[in-house]
Amino acid sequence: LGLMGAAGAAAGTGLLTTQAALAQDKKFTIALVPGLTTDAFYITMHRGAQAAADALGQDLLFQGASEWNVTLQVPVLDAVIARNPAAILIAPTDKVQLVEPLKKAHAAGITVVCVDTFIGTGVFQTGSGDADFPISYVASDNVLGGVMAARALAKSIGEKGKVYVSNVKPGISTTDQREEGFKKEMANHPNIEILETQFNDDDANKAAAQVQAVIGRVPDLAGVFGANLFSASGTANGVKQAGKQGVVKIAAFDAPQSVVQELKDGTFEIVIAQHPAEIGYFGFVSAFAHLTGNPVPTLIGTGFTVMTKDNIDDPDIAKYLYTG
Ligand code: T6T
Repeated sequence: LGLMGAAGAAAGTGLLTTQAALAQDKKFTIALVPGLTTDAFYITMHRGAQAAADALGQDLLFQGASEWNVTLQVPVLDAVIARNPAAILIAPTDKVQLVEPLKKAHAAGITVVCVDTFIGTGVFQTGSGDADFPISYVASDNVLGGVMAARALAKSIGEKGKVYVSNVKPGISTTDQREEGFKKEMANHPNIEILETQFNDDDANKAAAQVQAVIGRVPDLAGVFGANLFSASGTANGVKQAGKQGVVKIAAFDAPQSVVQELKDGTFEIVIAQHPAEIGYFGFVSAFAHLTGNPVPTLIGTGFTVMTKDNIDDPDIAKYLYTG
């Protein structure tokens, strides 16, 4: 009876219990390939993935390129595939150009999870298209993030004036979606004019030079949306060098430690912090769940924390600053 009871209980609780027990005996290597290694966003994501690896008793391999660049990321991915991990978590640096390189991983039987950025449409496991093989996409809602930035910037410039988006380069799912959300929301603010987007190749120095050039051409520039860490921090530096700090308002995406000062001195109106540790943690857990036979959601959305000069000293807000 006792034995039957145990069997019945196992059957009753289903697949999850049974396979979780089996999984304890398995050791997997799961790789994380970031967009680039020297970015506080991915360093924090790495920390989250490591926390999950430690909790599950699994191995994490972290390997990436030092710059945001497809031609640097693909050889790193090839080298990771050659090490034959059970799964790869990857932030693809281009939604089209990483499809073929990732197909190789899929063909080799390696589970693929997209973290932060996606390939194709980001809608996976539908049985359609040739880029829907990743089992899950774990990320912020980047369109919503762009909408939030637009609302904050519109308010801070008094609902009128000229603004532009400082962005990385076209073809990156996250930053494309942020710009899309920003422009969609700005359509509801008729007295705000959106100037041409400035693309900086993830180079803060370029973003700084660009804002100075725009201020030169458009002296009444009212605001900028810095669509990622380097776009925002570069724009902040450029605005300071132009002596327009607090005059040209900035809505910043991403939260390295430096944003504390930039919020306090009025360079940034608002900072939209992502939760990269959560992305790493749940990316890792998703891959592990899949490898141990458990179903995984095809989309896992992580949240935002909005930072302002009024809340940044609150430890419950400051804990979302990235660890560099
Ligand atoms: O904004 C993040 C990330 O979400 C984006 O895909 C690329 O840029 C960052 O890594 C920040 O630099």
